[in-house]
Amino acid sequence: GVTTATIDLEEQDVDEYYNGFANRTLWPLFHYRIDLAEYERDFAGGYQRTNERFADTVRPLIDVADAIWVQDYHMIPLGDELRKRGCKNRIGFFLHTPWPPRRLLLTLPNAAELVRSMFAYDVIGFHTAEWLQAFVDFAVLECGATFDDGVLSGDGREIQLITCPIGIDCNELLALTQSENAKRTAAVMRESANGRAMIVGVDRLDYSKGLEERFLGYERFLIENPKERKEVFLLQIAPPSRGTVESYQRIRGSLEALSGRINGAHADIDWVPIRYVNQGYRRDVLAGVYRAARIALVTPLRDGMNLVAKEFVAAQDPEDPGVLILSRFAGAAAQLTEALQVNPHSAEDLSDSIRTALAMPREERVARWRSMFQNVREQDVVWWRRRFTNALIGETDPSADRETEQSSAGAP
Ligand code: GDG
Repeated sequence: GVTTATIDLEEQDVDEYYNGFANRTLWPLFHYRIDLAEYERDFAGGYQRTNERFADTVRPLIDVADAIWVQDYHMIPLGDELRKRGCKNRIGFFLHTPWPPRRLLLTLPNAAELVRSMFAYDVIGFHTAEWLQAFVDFAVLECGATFDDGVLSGDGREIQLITCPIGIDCNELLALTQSENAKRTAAVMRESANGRAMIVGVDRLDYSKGLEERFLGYERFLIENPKERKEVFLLQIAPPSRGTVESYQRIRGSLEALSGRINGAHADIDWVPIRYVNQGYRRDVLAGVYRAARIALVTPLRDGMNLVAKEFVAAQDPEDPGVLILSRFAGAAAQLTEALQVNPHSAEDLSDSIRTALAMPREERVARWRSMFQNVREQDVVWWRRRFTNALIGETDPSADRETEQSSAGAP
């Protein structure tokens, strides 16, 4: 029942807007990487121009009774552009990335203007209280807003700020885990593991995901644990993304070098420590991989939420679940408190946590998993959607929702 309207971007838009301001300016900045952020007036101009085009395009499609929900950092000024075109509807905005601390955001030219444009929204949602608070800090100290009881007041408008952690489509993942393809994949993985414990990582190839630090932490484990080291291997699945952006080409090169060096230094004739795979897999195959793993390493340096952590939890065998090692800097850490939480910058911390996970008794694994699974199942993507739209348009009848929506809502 969904109709989509799409528009083509000009090549200049792709360069300045998508690869430019969205992925070379805002993405690194919002992940605290001002060392990688590029501040170019052309990028900012392209971002504004493209959002104006989005507004021109969508404006005629909006009915008076519609509520509008804008997603993510690519479209921050869209609400304001719609207001300029006379749109009086309720408009919400959800940010899928972290919101950076005020002093980092101040490095962006015209940051206050960008933030003020967000005062056009009625509701703004963040994954965690930490990102929300960072937004409030900037809006209050740099844009003259005030904040009281969840409501931000600025430029004559009131904006409700909410934490709204995204979940996965848990029912879909449970079904995928039971599929023939997933079972076959899990069997193949167990067979090829040859009695060894598989540690798995699944991430878009992105510098925010902490892959270099993960490999170094794993190498530290290999060095510090000569007895256990040949009992494990790491499968890192990392499909390339944003490959035309230079910082992504660099991280790809450096991971190839690092995995090659580690394998060269530690492999034996019957064992390779890292299987590093640069391609994407079907979701049912991924579910089988999660199921066959003893440990998941989800160790981003900074992540708005991180859905892989939740997918791993949902795919586990309740009787014999694997252990989730989770970065304390992922939004998911606020909900998955029973994961082994680590500092991904510390190779020692990563190494220790792998050892702890390998030695963890089954009862403890089951107890931790149960608590995490309860959260993943209850606060799923439908819960997330409802939480946001309740704030935007008021209460709806949740049982009616369940029936009509089932579990088909995909994460963006
Ligand atoms: C942004 C925020 C936030 C990965 N490899 C394959 C594959 N994937 C899927 C995973 C997961 C998704 O991609 C990645 O989601 P994450 O949440 O982990 O990360 P981002 O892409 O950076 O997403 C993040 C999210 O938005 C939602 O708000 O959680 O913090 O950065 O679903 O399974 N899927 C397939 N093959 C692969 O090889 N089919």
